[in-house]
Amino acid sequence: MKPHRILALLACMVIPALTPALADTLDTRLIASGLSQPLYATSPLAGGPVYVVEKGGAIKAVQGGVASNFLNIAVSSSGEQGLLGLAFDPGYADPTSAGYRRFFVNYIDAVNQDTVVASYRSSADPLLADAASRVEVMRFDQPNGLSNHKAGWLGFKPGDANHLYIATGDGGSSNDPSNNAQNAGVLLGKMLRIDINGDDFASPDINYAVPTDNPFYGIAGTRGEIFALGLRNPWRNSFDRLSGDLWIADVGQNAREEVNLVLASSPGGQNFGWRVREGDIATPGVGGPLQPGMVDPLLVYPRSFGASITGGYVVREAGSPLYGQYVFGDFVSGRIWSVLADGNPKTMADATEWTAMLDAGAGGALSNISSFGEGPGGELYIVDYAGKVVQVVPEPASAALMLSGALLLLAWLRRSLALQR
Ligand SMILES: [Ca+2]
Ligand SMILES: [Ca+2]
Repeated sequence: MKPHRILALLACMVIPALTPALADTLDTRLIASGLSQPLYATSPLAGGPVYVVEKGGAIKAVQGGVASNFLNIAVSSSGEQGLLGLAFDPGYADPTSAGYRRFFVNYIDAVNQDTVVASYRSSADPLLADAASRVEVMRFDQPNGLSNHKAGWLGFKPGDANHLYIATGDGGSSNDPSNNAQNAGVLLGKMLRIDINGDDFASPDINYAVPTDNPFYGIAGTRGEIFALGLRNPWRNSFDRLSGDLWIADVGQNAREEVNLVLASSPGGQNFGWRVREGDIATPGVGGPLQPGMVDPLLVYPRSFGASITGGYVVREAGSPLYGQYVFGDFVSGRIWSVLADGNPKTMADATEWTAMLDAGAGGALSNISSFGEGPGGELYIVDYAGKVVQVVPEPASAALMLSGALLLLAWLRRSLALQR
């Protein structure tokens, strides 16, 4: 083999080996600040607004750094109550779809503190929702006087426009006093799955169908809406937009925070263990050994890392240094990590921590991580409860570093070739 062929081969091996190390740097870009207790951010349309959910009942539309009122909903917002979830219909931009301009919200009713899932539509102006378009989809009871563990995340599995997934908490207090999460006869402490384009109910206030392929469908004494059970407060979940896998982050009580995985091929029915299990241990004071049919988490962490997990996303943004990583954080400690999303169980020793790098980003320091979010191209948003949303972007310096590295290598190759001639 001629020397320049060998050198070219060498370059092919060296440049990709250098690239990941140099590209492993992240920066942030400010999307919006001055928000009031933001809990979620999402953006369904390329070039369109970023929609931010505020706990007190507002959805802001952010375009060009300016936040305007998209919709206001009357909610109960004490404790962990409030406007908790938002999901845009997969047919949102399709005029031929039943879901055209439609989106779904999950909130705690201002009058009776029950959970409500409702749909609305945007007006022709994407910065303004049509408040009169409201349709109540479902409503379920929350325990009187308990203001925590309401979960509220909403989402659609990629490729399935009919089924809305709804995360519910155990209803509140310590040790799930009514044992809701293990009871398949109630909707609390579950991941639900409903058909939002069907309607099994004559009532104008209940507007969904129970999917016949749900795991408890047709089983007496159970609720057919249940997709998975044994959850305490699944605070932020996500579908991997490439694989369709469902990532569920369940907030622990006093000992363990956890991440659970439901593969895209699964028909559901998983029991994630609460209140018997807190993460990978018997719940102190109320729990016991893993029971048949219960699923251990994919990942747990103890109090030395944080005290309230905020689930994130498997990053699928083209070119992101985080591509293929599940990114998650902790509301209390403010720390942010990622683990490789290969479906295998992980420990925190497998995790990469990004907190310091993201805190130093152009978007400013982050405090309480209340949520992550995804943009139309899989862009990763971080929501800071203190009032802002940032987008994670590659460190600009890394591109320059990569380019200068490649130029240096090229110069070296040319010099080597010249010497060999
Ligand atoms: Ca109906
Ligand atoms: Ca669990």
